[in-house]
Amino acid sequence: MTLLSIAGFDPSGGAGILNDIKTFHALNEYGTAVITALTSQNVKRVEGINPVAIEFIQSQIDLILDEEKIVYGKTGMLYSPEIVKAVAEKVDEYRLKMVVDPVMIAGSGGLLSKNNLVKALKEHLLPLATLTTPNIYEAQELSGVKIRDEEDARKAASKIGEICDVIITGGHLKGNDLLYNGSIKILKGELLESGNTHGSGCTFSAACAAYLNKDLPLEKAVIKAGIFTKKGIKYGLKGTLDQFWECKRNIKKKM
Ligand code: PXL
Repeated sequence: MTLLSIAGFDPSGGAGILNDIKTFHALNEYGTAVITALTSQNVKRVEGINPVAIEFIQSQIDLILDEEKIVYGKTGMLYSPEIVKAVAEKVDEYRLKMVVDPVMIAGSGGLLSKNNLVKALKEHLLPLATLTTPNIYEAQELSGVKIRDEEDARKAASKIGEICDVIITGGHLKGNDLLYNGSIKILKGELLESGNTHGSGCTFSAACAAYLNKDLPLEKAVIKAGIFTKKGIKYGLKGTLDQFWECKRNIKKKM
């Protein structure tokens, strides 16, 4: 069944909506996309952001859902509290099950959000979310807990977990991910030294949505999404394509 990404446009293709659609496709899922903001950026810097008008975002969502039965999706860069609120209203209206990637800054350090984004996410969108996928920085902002080690990350995860299930992704936690869905689980990973991480948060959240859409339980979905993302970081396009063909072969075997 079709997936939906509600996110920003990164012309480099490495992050944002292009990345989400590529991830859905690699996992053999059809993706639709609603654009919240255009960005002018490359892997090194963000130079401009042009948010889409609220009514136009609402109209994009309405028209897709008028035609397609969609259950799962993800949100990426939402940029402003107003966009968060409008998207949350649509998520509620259409009963969408969303993986929320609380995008705040680009990998280059450029700002991708306005003031009060965090407050709006906590108030409007996270209470409706199936899962949120912050990195350490985003988890700090959402929880108000300064994260220096795994103990701090546990505290932050339980705090965010009061609103919705959460996985704090591990680039900075020795490669481990920390899942909280009622109780804490450390999902062991390896720390990858790579310059290839632009957009890896987008890939991970899109892959979580894709695996949930295949009816995998949450913990399995996030583990498989983590493996998918790490292969992408390690082997770039070749890693992603290898997984695409593996996915196709598995489907053929089942037929
Ligand atoms: O990876 C976060 C992200 C999300 N969305 C857009 C981006 C980026 C990072 O650059 O450009 C549009």
